[in-house]
Amino acid sequence: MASGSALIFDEEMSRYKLLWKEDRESAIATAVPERLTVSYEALKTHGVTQRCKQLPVRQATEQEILLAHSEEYLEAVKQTPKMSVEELMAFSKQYSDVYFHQNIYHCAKLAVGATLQLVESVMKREVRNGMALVRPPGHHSQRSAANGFCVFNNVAIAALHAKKNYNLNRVLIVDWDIHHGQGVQYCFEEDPSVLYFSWHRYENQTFWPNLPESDYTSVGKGKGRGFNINLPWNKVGMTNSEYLAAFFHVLLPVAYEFDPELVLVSAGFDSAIGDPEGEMCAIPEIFAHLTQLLMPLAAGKMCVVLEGGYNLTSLAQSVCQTVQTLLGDPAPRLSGLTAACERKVLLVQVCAEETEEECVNRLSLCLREGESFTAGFMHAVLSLILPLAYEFNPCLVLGVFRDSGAKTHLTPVWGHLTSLLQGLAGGQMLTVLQGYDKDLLEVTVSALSGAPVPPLGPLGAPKPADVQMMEKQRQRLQKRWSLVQECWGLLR
Ligand code: X5A
Ligand code: ZN
Repeated sequence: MASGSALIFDEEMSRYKLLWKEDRESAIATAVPERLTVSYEALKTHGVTQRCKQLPVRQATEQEILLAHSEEYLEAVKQTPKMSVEELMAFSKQYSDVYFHQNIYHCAKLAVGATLQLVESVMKREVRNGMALVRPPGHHSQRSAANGFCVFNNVAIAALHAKKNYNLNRVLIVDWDIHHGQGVQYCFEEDPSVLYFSWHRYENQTFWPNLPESDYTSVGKGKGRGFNINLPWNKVGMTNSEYLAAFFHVLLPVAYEFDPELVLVSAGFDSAIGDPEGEMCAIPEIFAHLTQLLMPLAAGKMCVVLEGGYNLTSLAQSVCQTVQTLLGDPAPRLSGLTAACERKVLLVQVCAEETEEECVNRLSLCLREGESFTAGFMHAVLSLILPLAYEFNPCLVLGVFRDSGAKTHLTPVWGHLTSLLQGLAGGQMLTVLQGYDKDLLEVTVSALSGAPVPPLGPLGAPKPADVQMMEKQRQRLQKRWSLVQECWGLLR
């Protein structure tokens, strides 16, 4: 089984910068070389680099770049190394919010190449997962245009490359950068094999790139309808709670139903506190949790690729949190997730019996057995159990598997629940299994030790009766627990 995490970085990608004074308020001056070096230094300081498998970068080939870009555009960018500063300035001006430099073409080829190296080592099972620290970023660049500091679309090319070379049918791209990766959206709008999720600062289209197609109404086109998910934040100041709610109530249910074979993350850290672009309030530790929540998907095959992030302190901390979690370190406890409950014990019981408790601190879910049991179970986990558990913020998680006739049925989902619950209590979890079952024991032990759990397969819809029952529970609980509320209430 694949183990270990890759880290891909080359200082060369820090060797380009803005060569002129910008008068407009385009903020391109924030895209500094130090973004990369500071992130890498922080990883070194925390002893993270030596725990990773460090892989060399390579240049992407023209053929690889052409997977997502036009020949005309590639030819145009190819000319930039020979240009004078005036020519570079004029060349940059035909695009929005981007600057060129004599060395950026070289760096852009390395950024794509680094991303592809990462995907290849994950797909060949040389490592379980990994992160590529690259510059320039990619998610704004389009078939024939540079845009928003981006030259080539690193992550889009990686998804196309993975589809082509490893015959993948389902790739999930999670874009947690605070800008909309419109370039990625355009690339896969009609493609049902790539599910794209992006949240972004929107403020009713007044925030860059000011596009109507960044709104939640863009859900994909033709065959790709339903495979594009935008979550536009109409206010700044979003916190850990909103980010988690977006994962629990929007991204994860769909991601589980999609059952990706590979997860790519457009990891911009301008969504963290202190960033001048995002102006959001989620702390760097949130990225440990976002990473943790995605790791059970695709049997752990996860490639994290740097996009934005302009507050050097919060960027470096966020990068550390992410890589440490990829390595299997427990995610730090998050406090202040607006808990309103003063009781000490939360008992979560998922059973197959017909009982209904009206006690506030006890959540009893009675799922109907049968075909869509797994879907119902995951629905319960994502919409109720995890939100409650995160808000409760326990210092120990006790998982009890009560003996029941449905062991074989329950084993895979139990593995996922065990994995996901490790985001709580700094990873401190005790599990009690009633009655011996080899498969159950194996899954539990491997989930507890941080090994990837086998995918559940594409999920169908849970039974309407189960959904109804859970909706009733959710409504009963939401007066006291804000994370079980749907995120749309928080958006306003
Ligand atoms: C990759 C990234 C931001 C562009 C902002 C332009 N780009 N105002 O974060
Ligand atoms: Zn960004």
